[in-house]
Amino acid sequence: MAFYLGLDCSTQGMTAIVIHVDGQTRRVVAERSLNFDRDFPEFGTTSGVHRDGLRVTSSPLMWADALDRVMGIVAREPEVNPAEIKAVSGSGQQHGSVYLGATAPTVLASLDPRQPLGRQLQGVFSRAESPVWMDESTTTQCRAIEDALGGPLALAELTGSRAFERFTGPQIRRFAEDDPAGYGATRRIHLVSSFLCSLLAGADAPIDPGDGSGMNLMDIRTRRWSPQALAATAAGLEQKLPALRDSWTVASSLSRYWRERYGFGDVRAVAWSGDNPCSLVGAGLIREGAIGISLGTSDTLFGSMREPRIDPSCASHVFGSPAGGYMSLVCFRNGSLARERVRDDHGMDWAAFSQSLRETPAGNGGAIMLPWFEPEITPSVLKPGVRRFNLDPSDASANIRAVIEAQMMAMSIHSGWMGGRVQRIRATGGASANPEILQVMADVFDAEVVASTSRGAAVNTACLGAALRAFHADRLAAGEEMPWEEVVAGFTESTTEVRVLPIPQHVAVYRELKTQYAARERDAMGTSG
Ligand code: ADP
Ligand code: XUL
Repeated sequence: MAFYLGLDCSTQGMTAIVIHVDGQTRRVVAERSLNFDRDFPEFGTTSGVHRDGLRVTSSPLMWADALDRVMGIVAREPEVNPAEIKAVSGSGQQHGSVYLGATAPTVLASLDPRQPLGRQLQGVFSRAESPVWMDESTTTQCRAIEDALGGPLALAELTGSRAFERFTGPQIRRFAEDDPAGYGATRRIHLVSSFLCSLLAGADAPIDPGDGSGMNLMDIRTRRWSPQALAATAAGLEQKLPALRDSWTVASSLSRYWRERYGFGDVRAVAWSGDNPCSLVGAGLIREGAIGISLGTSDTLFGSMREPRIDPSCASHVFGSPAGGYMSLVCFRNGSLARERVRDDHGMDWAAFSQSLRETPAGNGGAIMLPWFEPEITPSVLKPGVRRFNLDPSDASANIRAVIEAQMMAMSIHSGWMGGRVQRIRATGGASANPEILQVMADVFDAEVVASTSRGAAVNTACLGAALRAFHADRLAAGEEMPWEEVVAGFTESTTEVRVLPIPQHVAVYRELKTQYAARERDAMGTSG
């Protein structure tokens, strides 16, 4: 009998899930979330970030404060005995980087349990703000890195992705160019995931291949830092990066700060991973074949892969899977925030939004929207601007249908390279609680869609995946090699599942509309970029 803790530091908030495993009796005993804008107003974020043109950052101190607060909440949960938690792991928004100066190791190793964490970390950062995945300001650096390594396809073959603005390597290169003194004063560059794990461990934690492959720095096949990629990024980088280790590595045990401050016992602190890699586990997609679509701040489509296969158009990514092997991923930046924008523009709530989707016809009478409210990752659009075709901007219900159809058609078109017919999609993320959105997904992909909800909200699969990874790593460290099917059993096949089947007439409509959408996208790409 044991408890395992999963944490998730996403774009908009921090979540904790505690699972309880007693033989075959398995259940989630606690799930608690903090929202950055609402619960940490002193950091002045909007949807968890600070925006300045193409630059988008967040505060590593805010993440630390949120970690401290959520750990306190977990320790006070009525169904959880903190002294019986065996292991903790976590999931972080991918690509974001944290820059620590020379004092960090001593400060992390000697945190005072009587003082709040954030106050003790004030002086440890060599860069106050962390660039996050929404940052699009590094196009020059991307091209320079690709040129140095033989072009986009060569870089994708080496690291799993061509250079993307939000990836950590281009972000590091820009920092080194813009602020050589700040870069020089940096002793360690962490990802959001490895930074938070380091705070739990009280020492530098490793980066796992799931999150390490979102940097343009890791050789995707050997799972080691690539000397060529490091050299193409910034001088002296190797010494500043933590070690790359398997996702199930126990970094250390939970440091004295957490044990004394909140009453945790001897807890294994397991390497964290990225939110999409953790979602793969939390959605139970551990074998090649099934795909997941996460409708969160970003929309992502992902699935397991046995061997790394590169998208010939270089629009998608290959990441390491935290269950071993690989995963493919396509990321769209105009996800939940675009849906919210349309909803708010027409003064609606989610219930009215869904009602409107129920009342409008599949195909929207031929109206099409390219939903680039903000710069887009897939396809790459740096100058945002929504395009509407046969679509009146003031027509609320047509615009609601148009944004959802656009998002689903773009996902279907840009994942075509993965091959094979998609038969079943596991939907996750905040908007997967909305069955009308899932119906459009099922119709566009001509596939059954399943989603897990609990008390009307979507289950946070990234956070659940982190808790399951803690369970797996703990058992492995105790000498028990548990197959992944057994690890996820009882958690990822929920009884409260929503199932949505495609409607054949709608499938036929979208088959035709997708061709038109792809043509509109191609035309628009010729005039933006
Ligand atoms: P992230 O993990 O990226 O921070 P989540 O997966 O938690 O994001 O999703 C949060 C988003 O879910 C909110 O921004 C909101 O737009 C969306 N959401 C919540 N409920 C609904 C709903 N019923 N219909 C559509 N979207 C919803
Ligand atoms: C994936 C990506 C986002 C972030 C935030 O490549 O950029 O999905 O992980 O969720």
